[in-house]
Amino acid sequence: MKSTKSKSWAEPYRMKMVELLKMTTRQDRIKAIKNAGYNTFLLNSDDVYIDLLTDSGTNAMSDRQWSAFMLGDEAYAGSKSFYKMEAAIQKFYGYKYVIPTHQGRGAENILSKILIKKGDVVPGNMYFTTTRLHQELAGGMFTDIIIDEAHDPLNEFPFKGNVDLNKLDKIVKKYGAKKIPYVSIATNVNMAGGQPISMKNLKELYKYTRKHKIRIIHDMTRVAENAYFIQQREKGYEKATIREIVKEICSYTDGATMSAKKDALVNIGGFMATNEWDVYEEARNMVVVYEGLHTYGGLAGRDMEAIAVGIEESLDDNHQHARVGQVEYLGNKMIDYGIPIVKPIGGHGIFVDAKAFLPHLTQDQFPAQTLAAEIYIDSGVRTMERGIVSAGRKANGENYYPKLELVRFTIPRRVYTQAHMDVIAESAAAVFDRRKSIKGLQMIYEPKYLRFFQAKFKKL
Ligand code: PLI
Repeated sequence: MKSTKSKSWAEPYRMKMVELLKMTTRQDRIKAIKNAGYNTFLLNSDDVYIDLLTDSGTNAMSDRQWSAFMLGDEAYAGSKSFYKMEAAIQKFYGYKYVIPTHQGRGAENILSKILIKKGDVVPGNMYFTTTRLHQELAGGMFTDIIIDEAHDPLNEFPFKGNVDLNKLDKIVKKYGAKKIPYVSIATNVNMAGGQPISMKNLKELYKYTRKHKIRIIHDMTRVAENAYFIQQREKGYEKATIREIVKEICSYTDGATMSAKKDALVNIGGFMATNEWDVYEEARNMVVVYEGLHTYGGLAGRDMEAIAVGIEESLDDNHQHARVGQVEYLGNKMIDYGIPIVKPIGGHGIFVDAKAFLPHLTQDQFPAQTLAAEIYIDSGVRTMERGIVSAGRKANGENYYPKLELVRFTIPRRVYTQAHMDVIAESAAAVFDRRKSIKGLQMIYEPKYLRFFQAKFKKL
């Protein structure tokens, strides 16, 4: 249904069950974060009041999704729940062939192994942690082709997820199209702050890649949020529905990976999709090695039922209006307090610019990691580092030094209220007031892969 576009937004649902939260004291939290090595990923969730670590798998399912759970067909082979999920993906996204996986990275693993050869180059509109790692493990080299504006937290360009076609053209000229198995395009680019790609830019990219016979693979984890921004900001799409926009986005791509744990409003699940029979055949073969049979791919039948319903619910205009409206409400509160955040306000969370928040810390003193720990100590609000720790190391062992050093306040869908948003903004403001007294961190344990999940720190 098309949004009524009222000035205020409110949730198009009401609550019929609540989850009680534990309240903690500042002393409890100081102890908990120290024990967690100043890494919010290592906190026990029981010690967290408002959990903004991620919007992944933390959404509240609807009554329709919960009732679909009861219809789950748990047959090992040929589960009818798979065919429902497949039909939803074909109908709403338009891809021909579908491989279910336990979550997004399962799909990335299979797709990367199939398409990437050693020495290949994979251009993308900014990296995502797991996506780039799978590309690298398959022998590829990721290259960033997002527009420069995306690396500037203050630049208010409305489509900071856009690809710079000149950057892409240089890579094609340097390595040759045959070395580029696909261009990796994320909708609503996570690491840029939840920033959309425009339809115009995607169409131009489509035209360019057809000429050079290069595929576009779509990380469609937050495609509906991207579609909402196109509807709100792009000329010619004001009257289109999110459903229509999503279908059009997908039509300019050749295949996709998706973590259904975000847009699709479930707690677990993902898939790979492709329009190419050969790629599908190979993936159907490979999924049995890494995930499970091609009609469940590591998922229970009930999860596939919930995904089928969740995909449809995610495409409702009123749902997205309230979803992004809540994120904007929090962002505007933080702006009012003078807190430096990435602009424009993104789709799935507020990204605080830790370099600007703690300018006295060098990037090697982990400003974003430090800030996330301080916010937790202040109020029990759990956020996530998206800076130098998340960026990890290059193949040669050197640290990546990303321009963006951010703390992500990620908002789960349909979970928290406007009053929670007020408490979160007040806590960020309280830490902002005492920012000059905050000391940085030193890393004392570093895992080999995706270090941000398990690294440990101590206070300087
Ligand atoms: O967490 P997975 O394996 O279901 O999905 C991996 C993944 C792929 N692409 C993008 C854009 C993601 O955001 C993503 C996972 N994101 C997480 C866990 C997050 O907290 O943002």
